Amino acid sequence: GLSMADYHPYGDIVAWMGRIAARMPTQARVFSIGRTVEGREINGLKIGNPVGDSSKRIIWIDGGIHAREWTAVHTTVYFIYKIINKLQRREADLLKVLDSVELVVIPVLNPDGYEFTRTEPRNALVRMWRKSRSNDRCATDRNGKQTCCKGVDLNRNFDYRWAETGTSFHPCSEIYHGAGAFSEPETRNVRDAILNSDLTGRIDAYVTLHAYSQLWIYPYSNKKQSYPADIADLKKVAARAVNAIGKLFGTRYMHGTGPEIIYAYTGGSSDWAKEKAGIKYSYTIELRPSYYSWNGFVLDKSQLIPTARETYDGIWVVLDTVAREA
Ligand code: 0X9
Ligand code: ZN
Repeated sequence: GLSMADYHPYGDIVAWMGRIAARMPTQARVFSIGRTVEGREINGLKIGNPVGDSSKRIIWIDGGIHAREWTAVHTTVYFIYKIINKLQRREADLLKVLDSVELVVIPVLNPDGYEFTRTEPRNALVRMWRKSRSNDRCATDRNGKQTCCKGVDLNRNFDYRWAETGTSFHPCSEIYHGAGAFSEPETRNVRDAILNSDLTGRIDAYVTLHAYSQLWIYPYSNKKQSYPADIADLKKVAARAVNAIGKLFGTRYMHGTGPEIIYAYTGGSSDWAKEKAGIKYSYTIELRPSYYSWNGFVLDKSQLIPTARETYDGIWVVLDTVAREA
């Protein structure tokens, strides 16, 4: 298997998912949402009992939309590991959830960026890359000088109030939103999988993992007091999830909308999932370490399993909620 105490290359994660699916073909299936700019396949694992039963509700979990956020990738991998273990042991609480729910897990939405950050982990400019590896885009400054830069912040490229707040028109910016909403293949693949595939109309939760700050965030992110109509439901589940996270090791998470607890921005995946795709429980989770840490993107390996374990407990609240309401 894959060591849960370490980070892993994208190819190893995909191969590992393939071995799981080969071993448990009626319960796990590898799928692809399409390719990246550099031609990598964006693969995920569907887990169900049995997998592929179109009468089940769907919970979507993704990680690694931001290249440097390796803990988010690790935590989705651990999530798969833990669910598969429980399934093999036929644990009753999981079997009950899987009576009405199928899990769709995509560990790395931005594999080009993720692999780029792994090429030179001691070079901060490489390790701290955030965006995709989209081809050079150029901007002309007021002196007529051209600067060109690679990459789009994929979490600014979704079609929810695209380019309104907390994003940049400059291709060299860390938060460059792209040439237009869904200008990037990676975000279009997510859009099409959600709006136009066998999953469509069945997704009750969209959970996207990021690092860092220990936050459990619900829509909307464009400004304060911008809420969906069912905000009370999202808040209730978030509060329970944060409470479950804290129970294991005492890790303190905040929950709320982004602008209330950290900052406003638009074009993010979870706002789009809520507003445009109509997915009820849509959350952005910022993992360890806390907001006050310096350079929290580089999390010591000793913290990987504890981080993933507590997050699993938080996500379990979403699974349990969706299964009960199904
Ligand atoms: O800015 C983002 O895309 C996310 N944070 S990150 O540091 N992982 O890049 C989302 C931030 C949380 N949501 C809001 N601030 N609204
Ligand atoms: Zn992020």
